[in-house]
Amino acid sequence: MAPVGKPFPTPAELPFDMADTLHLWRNARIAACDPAMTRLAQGALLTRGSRIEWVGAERDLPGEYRPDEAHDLRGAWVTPGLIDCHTHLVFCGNRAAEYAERLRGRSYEEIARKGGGILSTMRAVRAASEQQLSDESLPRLESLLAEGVTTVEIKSGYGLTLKDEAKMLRVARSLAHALPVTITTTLLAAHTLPPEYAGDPDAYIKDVAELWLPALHEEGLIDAVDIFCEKIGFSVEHARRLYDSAGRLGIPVKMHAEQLSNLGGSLLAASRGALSCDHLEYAGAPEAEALAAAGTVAVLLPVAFFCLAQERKPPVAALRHAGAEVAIATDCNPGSAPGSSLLLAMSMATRLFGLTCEEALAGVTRHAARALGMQGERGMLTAGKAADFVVWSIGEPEELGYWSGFNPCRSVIKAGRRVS
Ligand code: DI6
Ligand code: FE
Repeated sequence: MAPVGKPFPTPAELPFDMADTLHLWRNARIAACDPAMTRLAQGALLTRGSRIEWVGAERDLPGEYRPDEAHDLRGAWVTPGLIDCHTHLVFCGNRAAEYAERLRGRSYEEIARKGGGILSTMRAVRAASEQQLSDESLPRLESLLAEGVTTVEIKSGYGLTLKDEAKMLRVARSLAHALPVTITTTLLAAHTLPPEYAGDPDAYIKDVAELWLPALHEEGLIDAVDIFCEKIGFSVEHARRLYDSAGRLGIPVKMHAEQLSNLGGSLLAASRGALSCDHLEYAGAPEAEALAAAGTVAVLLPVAFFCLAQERKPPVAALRHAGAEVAIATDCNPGSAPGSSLLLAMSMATRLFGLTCEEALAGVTRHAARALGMQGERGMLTAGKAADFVVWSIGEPEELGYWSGFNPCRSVIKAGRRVS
């Protein structure tokens, strides 16, 4: 892994000859994570600079290729670099004291209504400098990278002023210069109502939709927009207004929907072609059908389900029946999901939600890429995709989603370069 603080060169910054170098990664077992979930027992990958040039059975490697370097993977399993498509990992402080209160029986919603919860992290983030925010967030990102995560989505939502949301987003973007990872950023100013707008959520959403969104978009700080559609968050009507503005600017939309109750958010999100709807414990068959029909990815967040000791599970059977694409993410945040392990989220998704190990693997590769609008670029080992992949010390891919609290990642290749 590149040392912290030393910029990791993006493909465009590499010297030309290096960018064009052909590397052969041979003697591999490959889980391609394409729609057929292809597995190759005697596989090879050829990378040209930061892209995959060719993947297949080693004996079929076309003779015209003359690799500059060959790497023997000694029969190890290789998957695409994992993608954590829903995190709030840029924040300061922690909420262990609130967790203790919850252990004594207070609910997450009760704590939020009394000015704790997201607002308590907001106070810590507002008080922090960009450097502090970055220093506190880096170890969480490093922990993901150590597990083979090569792409991470990071949401704002603890600044809740234009200036502090911009600060969070800049820090999120800058982390991609400190570590070998692709970062996408999502504006989640519509996370909770900040004190400056107490009693007037309409005015807040108006400012976020009509002033903040265009300004942050103009600065190139956001790749998508999200909203917490919930009784302790914002209404479906607020989401509609935010989405209208995003639509005018051509910014993709996402939603935290149906986590604690069913307000009908996911039906709106699906009708607007949202990239993803996330949480979904209170969704049912109509929502599953709508998501599948719209191609909106259902992102399941089992760590939040676990840490909130929720009882109601997302409608996995209905999502399967409808043919919806299901992704898994950490939801890394200091309140409902204080953790930074995508492998643990996978094993919770299998044990707690009943996903198969194969579904969990698709959920952190191909489907997660789609939840970020990156399906053309990432999430599968096929020609033309980014050369991001992981070499595992496992006997079969089902071990991903099986171990809980053990990391079998052996080596990570990011943009064609071995980074760990
Ligand atoms: N749902 C979540 O799981 C996070 N945000 C949200 O809208 C929790 C954020 C927090 O409690 O800090
Ligand atoms: Fe979240």
